[in-house]
Amino acid sequence: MHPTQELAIQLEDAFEKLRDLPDCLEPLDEDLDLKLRLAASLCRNAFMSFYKNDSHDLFHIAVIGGAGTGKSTIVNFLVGTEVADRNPQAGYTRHPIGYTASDHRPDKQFHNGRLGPLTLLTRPTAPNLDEDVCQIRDLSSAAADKDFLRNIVVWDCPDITTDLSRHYIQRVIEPVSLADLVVYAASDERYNDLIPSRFLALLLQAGKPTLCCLTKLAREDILTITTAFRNQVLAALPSNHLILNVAVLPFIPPTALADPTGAGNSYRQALLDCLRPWQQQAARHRQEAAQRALAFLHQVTQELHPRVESATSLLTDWEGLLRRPGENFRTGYLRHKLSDPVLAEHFDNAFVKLIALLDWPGHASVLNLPFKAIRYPWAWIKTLVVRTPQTIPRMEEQILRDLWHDWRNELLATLGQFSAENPFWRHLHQELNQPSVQSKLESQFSRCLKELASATDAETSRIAHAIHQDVANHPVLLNSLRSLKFGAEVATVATVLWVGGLGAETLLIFLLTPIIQEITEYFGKQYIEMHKKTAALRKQELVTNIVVDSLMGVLTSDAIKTVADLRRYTDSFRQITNTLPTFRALVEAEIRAAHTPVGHST
Ligand SMILES: Nc1nc2c(ncn2[C@@H]2O[C@H](COP(=O)(O)OP(=O)(O)OP(=O)(O)O)[C@@H](O)[C@H]2O)c(=O)[nH]1
Ligand SMILES: [Mg+2]
Repeated sequence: MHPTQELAIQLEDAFEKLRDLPDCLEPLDEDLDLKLRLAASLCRNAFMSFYKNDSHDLFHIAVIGGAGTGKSTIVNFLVGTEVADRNPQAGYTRHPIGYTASDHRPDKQFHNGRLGPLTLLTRPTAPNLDEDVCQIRDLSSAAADKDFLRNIVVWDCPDITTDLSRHYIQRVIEPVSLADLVVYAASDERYNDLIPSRFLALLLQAGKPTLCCLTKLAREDILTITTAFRNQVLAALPSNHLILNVAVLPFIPPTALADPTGAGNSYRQALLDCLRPWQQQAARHRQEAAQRALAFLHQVTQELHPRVESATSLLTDWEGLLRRPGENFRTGYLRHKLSDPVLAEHFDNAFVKLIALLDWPGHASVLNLPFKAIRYPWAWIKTLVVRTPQTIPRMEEQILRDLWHDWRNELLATLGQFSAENPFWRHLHQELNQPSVQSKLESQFSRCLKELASATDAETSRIAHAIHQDVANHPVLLNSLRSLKFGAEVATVATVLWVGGLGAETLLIFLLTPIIQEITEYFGKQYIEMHKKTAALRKQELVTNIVVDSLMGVLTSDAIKTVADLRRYTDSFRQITNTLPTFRALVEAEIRAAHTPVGHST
């Protein structure tokens, strides 16, 4: 596939997606919806001739207008024979029908994605078939003006009159996007109808060269109505310089209506005369229209920008909203973690091992015995006096589960408060309250717990183990500490005996020696507490990485439909802003490179 075509398809897809608004956003107004439809359709239809290098590429004329304005009649006068069904029932033609007499099969042009949503019918079918279809009729064996139709397809389109025509507006938008020239029909009675006039304004904004055609005018009204149409309708339109001319079809007698090249030939020639300037420069018009269509795509993107920005900021707000309870989860966890009995047990064991290290090992351990004996009475009294506080053991899992539920409840409460502000918060609140979503989050939470358990068990015991291992691995430090403690104990005993001799004062030994032990244990405890805090912080990090981030990940991911919808919307827009400049540059390069035959004539 040609790279430009790939980009065109991406853009088309992104514009379509921007129409498909998520429920959590304010609906598009009709005007913007039409612009998006047109933008997507232009991407499908308007640029292909610049990258397909198809020498049999045909020019397209789309005849549009209000119901019963005479579109099918104009088509008959253009092609030179009565092939399009004229019908007094307004709104009769319900899908586009293209007429041509090209030597090359025009339906082949539709194999590559043109007129995208419309199915090409393979057999002639009545024009009032009210479905998303289109037809191409080959007039090469009919009594049509084959010279005119050699490289032109004339499209008879459904009407654009009322809100009722909304459901088939796409059947007008497709041929119009494809068209190199739009013929806009307006009848004597209703030449300034609001909806068709608005549609005309939109086409001009999109850069389509247009020929207006006033129909069924009584001879005496021609001047008045033409002037009124120019002043009341055309003058108010933006880009009205793209209106090539205003053709007039006076009220045609029935005999002439049925015979466009015979009795009706004078009407036909007048109409063709208005077309001729465009026809002579059709290729140049096509190039200029493509450039204007590119500008239109850019303009639509600009118009969407504020909406998309507010959608993006809703997503950012949502992440911010999650962060605060997430932070409470982390600090709450740290608080619980420091009094966690499992962690305490790890470090209590480490403490016992650390203190034991300060005794002499091996044969020298006999040196410890007298001091152990001296300390025994104090140690015994201590077990009676100092009671270890009974912590109520709470399972780690329960702590985390409670914290998670607090987090979730706070979120729901906040979303509930915001619900009135914006449909996004309301949808999010409703979705997070759904049992299926809650169970999705619960099972994600359980998965996190398992992962956390295996990741942290090893981590805590590693840190606790490392405490006494570190000291044991530094023999100089260890022996210095042992000597210091032992020296202090010996010095205490010696001093008491030397100063007081054997007597009642000797009992002081049983008081002072345990004090040295208490001081040693005090410093040992501080050392352990330091590491305990490190372990708790490390675990907090793991909780953050494994539980908090993962739950935040789920809550901000596409698993939550409201978030996914909004993100798809902003992503589609980003796709356009990323792709459009390159696409524009490529198409403009193709336009510059395109061969423009001077005075190209059909
Ligand atoms: N006598 C006469 N009848 C006309 C003229 N122009 C259109 N009509 C009639 O007006 C009716 C509507 O004309 P169409 O050409 O079918 O109009 P349309 O815009 O294609 O209508 P829809 O497809 O229904 O939207 C038909 O009955 C035509 O015969 C005209 O100049 N003279
Ligand atoms: Mg019709």
